[in-house]
Amino acid sequence: MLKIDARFLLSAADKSQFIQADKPVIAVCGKSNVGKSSFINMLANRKKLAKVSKEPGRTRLVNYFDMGSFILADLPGYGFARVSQTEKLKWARLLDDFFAAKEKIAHVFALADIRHPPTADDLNMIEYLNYHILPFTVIATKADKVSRAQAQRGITDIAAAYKCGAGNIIAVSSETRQGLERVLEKTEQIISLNGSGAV
Ligand SMILES: Nc1nc2c(ncn2[C@@H]2O[C@H](COP(=O)(O)OP(=O)(O)O)[C@@H](O)[C@H]2O)c(=O)[nH]1
Ligand SMILES: [Mg+2]
Repeated sequence: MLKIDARFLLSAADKSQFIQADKPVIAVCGKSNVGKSSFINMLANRKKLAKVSKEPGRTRLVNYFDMGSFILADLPGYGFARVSQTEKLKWARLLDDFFAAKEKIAHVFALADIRHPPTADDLNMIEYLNYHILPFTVIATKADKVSRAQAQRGITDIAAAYKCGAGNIIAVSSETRQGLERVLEKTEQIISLNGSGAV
């Protein structure tokens, strides 16, 4: 099983601060509050590596973590209602800059709340990934908050909305650590496909 040894690297506010990684880069994207930081902490087996917040944050930064055999990039969340059009444009610019050198991005974990149908912002994000031919896996978060039947329903709904197979969706819970093994397996595949860097 993949061994993860995590440390925070840096927060980048614009492309001049993006890192040149010598390891496969996996990006994590999703709405504010969907559970990106909690997911990263679960992967890293750490409580406070990434900052978890009750309030949806509005920081527009790419947070990089060195996970040992890969780099994880936590992208700024989208869909936060109270942001101006200017802020939205800045977010889009940052994302475009980040994915500009897309051959350097090994994979994207696209997070979606298992309880809710995807929003227009979620669908735009998936469309963006498809358009740029960026390989992604959907991580359906907060599975502990629903019954098994509801979780199955949530996965089916997300698969239909994203037009992807249910097999491309992994239900996780950062509370119970459900789904962690599947995510680690997927991550291992991604690393072996993209060549692991120096460990
Ligand atoms: N019950 C439950 N709560 C979660 C889970 N993941 C995140 N949360 C909660 O959702 C809120 C937002 O989480 P956070 O990781 O900061 O989301 P981010 O904005 O996408 O980084 C916090 O209150 C977390 O405690 C989960 O798997 N289960
Ligand atoms: Mg976060």
